[in-house]
Amino acid sequence: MKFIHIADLHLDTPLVALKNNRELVKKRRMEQKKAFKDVILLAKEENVDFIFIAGDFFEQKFVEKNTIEYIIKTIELIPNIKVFIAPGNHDPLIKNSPYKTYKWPGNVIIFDENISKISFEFVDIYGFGFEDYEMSSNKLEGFRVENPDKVNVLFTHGTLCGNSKYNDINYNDLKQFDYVALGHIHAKKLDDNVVYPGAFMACGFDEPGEHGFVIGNLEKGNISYEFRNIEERHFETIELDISEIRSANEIAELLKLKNDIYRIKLTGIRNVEFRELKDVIASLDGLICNVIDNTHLPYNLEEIASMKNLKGIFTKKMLEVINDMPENEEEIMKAIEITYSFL
Ligand SMILES: [Mn+2]
Repeated sequence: MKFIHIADLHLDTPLVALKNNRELVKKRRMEQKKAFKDVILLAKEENVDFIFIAGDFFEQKFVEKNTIEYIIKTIELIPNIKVFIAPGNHDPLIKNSPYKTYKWPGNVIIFDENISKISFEFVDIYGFGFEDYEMSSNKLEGFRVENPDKVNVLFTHGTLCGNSKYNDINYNDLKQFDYVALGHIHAKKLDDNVVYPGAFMACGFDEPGEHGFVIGNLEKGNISYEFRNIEERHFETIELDISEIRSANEIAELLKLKNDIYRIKLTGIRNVEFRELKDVIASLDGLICNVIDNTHLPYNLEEIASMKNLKGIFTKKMLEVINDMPENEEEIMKAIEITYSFL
């Protein structure tokens, strides 16, 4: 039986990382929905039997009516594929959840917080999900699969060996399953039979690199799967030391931007106005959402510290602070620069 396993789509997430660029938020939200449709069409093309959506499909607190209508309409394109949903902590099965207030297609199976089993000829699928924004009890304690000769799948949204409010799962309870389709952890973790595909699409700069889904085959004694990227653009942070730069143009040559969403951190000694650098960066092709200035002017602090005036005394003090807390040097240099403008 062929399957696709996705998780943590977070449709309609507020995307706080992009908050200074509303157009980009809109664009990214559309890309998320489009990627979902792409995976559904791929499931059809590849004759997949099951799709597992392991929670945080959308964000209950932000999801819009048209998003739910879009996903329902998309799922209607694949009436012959079973779509399993285990609600997570962002899309719990609460009273006013769209899982309850909308009519979902007949091929969709939404799990509640009790472990239930859906049986097929060779495969048993056990699943459960969140009915509230938290779920602390360990549901799998003492649980045993009914028929160890079948392919046994566990499907839920939760935390492995944690101590959290988000459905803690004990690793030892998972050995009886041939495949464990999980969601909640946004970094992908493909660990033998226990799989987190990671966030379907990155929601911020703390989720760099490839994102996507897992596709595989369930056969007793021979479970196989692979990860596939779905994102056309990733979230990337570029840190650039600009000490050698003498004209703003040079920065365009140094930043080799592709089709990604960027956050650019400038460090080192600044010989060109930050504003000029920012303007050149803004003119580049690439979705730049933030330029962070961690640079400082080319001062000779030792020299200034030896001066017998207020600036000298202040600088001497600051050098001592840097000496005590070298890890804060960047922030302290920024403070020095601001103070100098008043002295
Ligand atoms: Mn979650």
